[in-house]
Amino acid sequence: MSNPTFDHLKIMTIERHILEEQQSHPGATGVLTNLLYDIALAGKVISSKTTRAGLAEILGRTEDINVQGEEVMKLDRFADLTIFRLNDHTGRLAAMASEEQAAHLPIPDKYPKGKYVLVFDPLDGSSNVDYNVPVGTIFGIYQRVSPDGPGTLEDLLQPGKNLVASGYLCYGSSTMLVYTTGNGVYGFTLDPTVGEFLLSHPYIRMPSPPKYFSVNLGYQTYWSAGVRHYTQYLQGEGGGVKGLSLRYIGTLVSDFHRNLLAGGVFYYPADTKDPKKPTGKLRLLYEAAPLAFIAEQAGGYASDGRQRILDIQPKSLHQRTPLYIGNRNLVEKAEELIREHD
Ligand code: FDP
Repeated sequence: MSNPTFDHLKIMTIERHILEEQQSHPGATGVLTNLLYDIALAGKVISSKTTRAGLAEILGRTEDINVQGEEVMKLDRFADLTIFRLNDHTGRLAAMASEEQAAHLPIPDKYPKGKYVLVFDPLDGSSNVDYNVPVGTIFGIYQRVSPDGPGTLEDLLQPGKNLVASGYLCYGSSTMLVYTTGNGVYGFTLDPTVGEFLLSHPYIRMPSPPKYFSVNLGYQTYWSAGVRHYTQYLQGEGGGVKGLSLRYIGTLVSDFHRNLLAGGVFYYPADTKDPKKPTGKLRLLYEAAPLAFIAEQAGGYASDGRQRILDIQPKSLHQRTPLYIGNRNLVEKAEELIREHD
């Protein structure tokens, strides 16, 4: 019998939480539950490596450690391999696609194929690794559309509105896993002493009024009139919102995570900086769509400046998109000003 005096002592591990969620879906088979466990496990492995990033390199140079002649693997390659290898043999997936790999990754012939496909950015913000700035992992899970056999490109090229689950891991001052299966957004913090993700942020909602806007202001000269007007609006010019504070880490996951908890907007607009990337830098499949699902589940919204991210049908695995993501009113304002000025 539960005793209210001890309610605060109840600890919700991620396993228990996912399992309880599964019980609220009567038709659930447990495959998605196990797939989410596998990703949490990959997160723990990547997290332990991330916190030793500089050390691994130093130790890797000593003969003692490197007797096998192994090269010290770059962290993004390590994260990529970890996620692939923890998921290739389980029979839960038909295929995967990684931001690090040019082509999609079919499940090897020798392993059974499952009903889901996984898209992931193994180490988001990887250019920050060398400076001890937080990095992250982003993932999205879809149900395959082909009936059976090896997963196809078509299984992976689905619009975000078809996501059955998405989430991210944040390797910061602590490691967090945040995910949704369409029933709200839940955040877990890794307790490194017991190696468990514990529920620390139940049912996250984006707070209002928002506090922050996040954008790389260094690229202003390459922006359209609409994006510039929007930025001025966020700064409180012309009687818009009360000026928001600027915070930009340069790791999408970390910038998004802060704004999810504090309220705000992150944007990476289309710009003219690099003619090869006219739609900005971020990837629709591995970054924008999974985070858009979380944003909407937390009461926010994500757009490419003209349409809802979750409605965009990807045409290729590495398609890029402008991204505006955060509190709904702030993202809708971006759409309005872009419509008006561009
Ligand atoms: P990175 O190249 O370091 O992996 O998706 C790529 C990304 O980081 C995002 O995490 C981040 O928000 C953005 O690029 C930063 O780009 P800028 O340096 O152009 O601001």
